[in-house]
Amino acid sequence: MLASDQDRLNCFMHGLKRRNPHQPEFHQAVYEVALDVIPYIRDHPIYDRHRILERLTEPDRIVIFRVNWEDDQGNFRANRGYRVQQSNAIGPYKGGIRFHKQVSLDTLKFLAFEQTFKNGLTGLPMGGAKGGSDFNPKGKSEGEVMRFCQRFMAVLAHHIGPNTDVPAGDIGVGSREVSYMFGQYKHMVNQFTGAITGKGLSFGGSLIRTEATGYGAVYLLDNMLRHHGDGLENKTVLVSGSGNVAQYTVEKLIELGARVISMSDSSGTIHDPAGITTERLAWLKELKNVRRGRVQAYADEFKVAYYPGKRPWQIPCEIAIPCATQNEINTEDARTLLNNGCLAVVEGANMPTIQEGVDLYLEAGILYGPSKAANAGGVAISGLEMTQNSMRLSWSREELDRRLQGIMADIHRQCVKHGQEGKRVNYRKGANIAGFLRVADALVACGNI
Ligand code: NDP
Ligand code: 2IT
Repeated sequence: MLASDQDRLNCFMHGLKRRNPHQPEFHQAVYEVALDVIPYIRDHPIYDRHRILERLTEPDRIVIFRVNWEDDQGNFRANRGYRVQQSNAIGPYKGGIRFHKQVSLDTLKFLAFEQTFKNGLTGLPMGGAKGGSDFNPKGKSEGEVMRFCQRFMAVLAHHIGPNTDVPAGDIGVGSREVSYMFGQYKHMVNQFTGAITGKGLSFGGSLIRTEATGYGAVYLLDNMLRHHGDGLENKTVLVSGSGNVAQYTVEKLIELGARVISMSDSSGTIHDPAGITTERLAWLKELKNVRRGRVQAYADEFKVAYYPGKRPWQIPCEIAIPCATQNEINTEDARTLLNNGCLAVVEGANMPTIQEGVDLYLEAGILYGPSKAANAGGVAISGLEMTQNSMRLSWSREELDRRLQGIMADIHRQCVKHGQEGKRVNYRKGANIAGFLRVADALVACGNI
């Protein structure tokens, strides 16, 4: 990086931190984009004149609200709800809702910022947003979850709509929660519209949406490996997490002939050295999605190793696919992966590697698929759910899978186009610049509003 670019980056980050104190995740997400975009802007001053980076790091608006609900014992409870509407430069605000006890404004601002670039990469008309609550769904009864979702949507409904802002799921929000929220929304506005995606198939949901994030991440990985003359067959893969993204990442990996040897949750990691089979994955899905159990039960059932309190990264592998949460790979984990000969890290989760870890991947020259490219398949099929809702038609599974593969291949092409550095492809740079351009050109065209 030129000294003048470094000065500009330092100055920009100084201002951003002053305006957004105590929000380290937001700082991290912005820094990772600014690193690539600031040198680009130097050579394309129109984006500087229009102050695009400054405008994109200031959300259009943030709604923060109280959610009152009643638990099974009749106690009145209160949580905090949020919706960060980051940018509608290229389409209605679009992004998931997260329910997790650690949800904060910082987390949701980082996610909404990332979402804006990711949605741009899909090529579909979707702006960026994220929402959620510090409500902890763990251990809550069915009735408590339903009442919370209804009260959350009772407030959020005033701020969303099919042409305004279209939420979906994320951590702690799956088809059950999306359906309760959709029911509440429909009840309030007396209209059946596609104002939320990830719905059940019988009421406006799209085929492949459940699978899309995990399948999409594997499609991107497959594109990356093929582009470098390699393939997935017989590769040893670590996956973290055991929720929606992890389950369908593992499913597609098995189908394409890779050997997946780990999964995890916030309590620990299972290590199945022979490789998770289709039958064992079906068992785990039932454990997680129906019984809502812990991953340790897999180790007990199939007599494999369980590492309590540990993440998978110390296990030797050729490919790592983090699918749990942000910053789940620290510097030491990244070093361990590289020392063990890992040749690719592809991010199913949002921003799962800390900044220094990403630097290490790039220095080592391994294939690194950043989250905004790798996990864009989920929101891409959400975008196609919106399309189907508008047409009042449903596409087949084959049609949607074909489109998903096409979108992930196109994201790969955009990364190569903007990230080629000599013989290597810097996918972080490619994704950042391609995503930035999609949104920036729209902002320039629409003027200073
Ligand atoms: P789920 O709630 O279905 O699963 C989350 C998984 O991650 C669980 O195994 C959970 O374990 C684990 N996890 C969550 N928080 C932590 C934590 N703080 N430390 C360790 N483990 C944790 O969520 P998803 O699978 O939908 O989301 C996973 C990641 O993928 C997130 O980063 C999300 O933003 C991202 N993503 C999701 C998309 C989607 O379509 N769902 C689309 C694109 C990205 P436990 O059960 O113990 O909490
Ligand atoms: O992080 C993400 O891309 C998501 N949670 C999915 C968002 C969506 O609108 O489908």
